Amino acid sequence: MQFQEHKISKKNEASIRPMHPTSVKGVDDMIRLGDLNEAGLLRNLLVRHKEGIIYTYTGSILVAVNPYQQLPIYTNEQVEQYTDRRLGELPPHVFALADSCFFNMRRNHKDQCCVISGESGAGKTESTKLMLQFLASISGQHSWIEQQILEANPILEAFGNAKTIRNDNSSRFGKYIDIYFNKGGAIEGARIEQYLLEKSRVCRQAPEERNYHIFYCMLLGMTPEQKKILSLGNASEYNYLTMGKCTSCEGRDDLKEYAHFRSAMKILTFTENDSWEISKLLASILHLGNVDFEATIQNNLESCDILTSTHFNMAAKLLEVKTKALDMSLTQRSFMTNREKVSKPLSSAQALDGRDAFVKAIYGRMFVWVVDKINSAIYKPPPEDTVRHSIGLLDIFGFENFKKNSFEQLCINFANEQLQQFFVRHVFKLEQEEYARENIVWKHIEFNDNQRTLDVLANKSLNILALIDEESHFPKGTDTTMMNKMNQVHGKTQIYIPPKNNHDTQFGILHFAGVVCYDSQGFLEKNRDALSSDIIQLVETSTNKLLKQIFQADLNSNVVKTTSNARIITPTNSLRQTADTKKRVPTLSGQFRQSLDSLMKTLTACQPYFIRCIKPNDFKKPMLFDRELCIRQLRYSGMMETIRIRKAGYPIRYTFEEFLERYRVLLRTSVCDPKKDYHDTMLEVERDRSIHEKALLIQKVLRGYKYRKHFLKQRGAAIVVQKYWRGYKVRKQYR
Ligand code: AOV
Ligand code: MG
Repeated sequence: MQFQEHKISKKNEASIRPMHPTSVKGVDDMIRLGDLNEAGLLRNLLVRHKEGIIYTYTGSILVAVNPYQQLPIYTNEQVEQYTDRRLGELPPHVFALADSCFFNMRRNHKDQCCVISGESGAGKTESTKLMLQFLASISGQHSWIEQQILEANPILEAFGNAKTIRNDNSSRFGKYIDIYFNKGGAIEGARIEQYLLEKSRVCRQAPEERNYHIFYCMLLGMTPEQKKILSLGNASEYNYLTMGKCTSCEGRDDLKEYAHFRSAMKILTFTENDSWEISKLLASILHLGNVDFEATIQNNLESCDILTSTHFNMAAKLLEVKTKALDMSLTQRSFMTNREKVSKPLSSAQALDGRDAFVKAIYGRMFVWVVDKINSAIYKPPPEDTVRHSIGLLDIFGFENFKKNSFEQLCINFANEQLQQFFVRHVFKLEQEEYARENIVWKHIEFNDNQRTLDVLANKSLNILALIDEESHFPKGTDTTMMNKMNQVHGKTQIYIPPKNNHDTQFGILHFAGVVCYDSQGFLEKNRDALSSDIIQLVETSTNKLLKQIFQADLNSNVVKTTSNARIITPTNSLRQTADTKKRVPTLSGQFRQSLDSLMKTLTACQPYFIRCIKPNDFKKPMLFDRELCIRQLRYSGMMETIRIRKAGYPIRYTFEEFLERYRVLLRTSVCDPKKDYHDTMLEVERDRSIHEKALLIQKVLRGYKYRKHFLKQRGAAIVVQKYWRGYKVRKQYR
């Protein structure tokens, strides 16, 4: 990922100062760093990385540097060690964070969530798995449901992960796993939400990249008999598996992974028949990819013929459709003229595109079906009147800025903008608001919230995503008309950067992590994500149960789709457009926004934790720390500001009620009735100035956890107060 150089870099160069002693040794919590600048942070991570320490706190935020080697720190002993400990008691660890989530969920009866972010290859998915491992083992039972939840992963990864140049096991979809616990703290179930699988990978891969793992695993792991029935050979024989000129992946044992995948399928209650039907569809995809089209001319129109081959016949056989029907649906497109259905031949290029669209639809819908099926095994709605709480883990694609960015990157970066705002809001705004509320003297920290970017992308009327959607529904809409509208509406905002000239198809967006240039070509088609009605009708004629099942929603809305597709294909017929656009098929970005909205709602209702994963180098190598790469990641994660705020603030906090409840013994008062509301209690306390002062004082002192630790040791208010007056910084703030 290449980020654009950011303005702040100059400023930071200027701020290089002599090193503080803490920077030489390194600290567990960056808040304790003497050198509160980028160089200090970086150095702390570097020193620790050299010693093989990958975890560092920033208050309750965990920074995890990918070690790129197996460390002996995830054993059952470690799980035990970290169970029931306060954050900060032991050296930083992902288990400590998981324990804290669990503890707070139970103590505060509040849902928790953990947002795991970072660049591709930084370690998000591994961290998610480690969180799960810890939660599953402290929840106690080692029961079936826990095993099922853990074993969902190999299935999701087989279908949704692939080797990319950045990561040998790159997740090409986002996921949110909600784990439900009963009153006793035992895992009761879980639910997985998936976001935006990269479907294009099924048909196309960049150099040195692979298709989804499942294909390669399957070809190595199936028995010769099974392969014979499906007429399958080696990976090198399939167009769809060889675009990246890379069929194996160093350090990955596809054969072993297939065995794991198969056993996981059984644990998640997929039957032998389910597995076989999935293999059939996967095989049909490979065969379809090898179908050749020959360009021809028919009535002076470009058209094409399918070259007969075993691949074509096998595809038809596995999809359980007639060869003639498959042929027609791939080489012709029917549309409505005034009340009449006619068909038009497709050029060979169009036919290839149509075939790829069909394949992507099969794979994408199958992925959704697999996730649904996993959920049906691990999720059971709670019996009525039972309370249960959850811990949600979000493992979602990080910010992307490639040489060429398209519609997918816009969606992904939009999601990251929202998560960034969530993070910033949580850490910065809430913190500052709270200090303001409690009248604590506080130097306001200016931090550029990304609200303006979000407004231009999705909030303002005629925002960019709305314009793309609008244009997608508009029959005459093209990528160019879409961009013209964006220029018109947003050309003057500094967030949207219009193309350089009339021929340029690129526009830019100023994201929180820098400017990203997007190529508008193909935006509308990708957003429409439309399948031709011919393909849907073909599926309707199929006797393949799984195929029909995964296309169920399309078959149900076929009537709507037929008309709306006909409109898209026949731009000349615009008379009935207004009537038609009402029956809108949800677009890709529309669906994505909907699921993101619901995700943000869920996250907002939770107590959040954050893990910031850092990739130490681009070579997937242990013990190699690329400073440039890391500083860029630190910069864009908002870590600097977090530290400044946290260090100046109070890392530990209680509500007034909690405080009185816990430390009432120290006060000569009986006014702490937790049933009374905050205001009433405060009034009563205020009547006695001395009590009021002491309560506030102790509250403040306890918040500075340095003092709290001491207090806990001594268990005496006098000492607390003494410490308080000595710690003049705290005193100043109190005054
Ligand atoms: P990602 O999820 O953040 O990238 P992963 O979690 O897949 O990244 O990590 C990439 C690779 O780094 C893994 O396959 C491991 O080899 C290694 N790794 C990460 N964390 C650890 C760890 N704690 N211990 C040992 N090895 C680790 V992406 O999904 O591409 O955005 O899309
Ligand atoms: Mg991942």
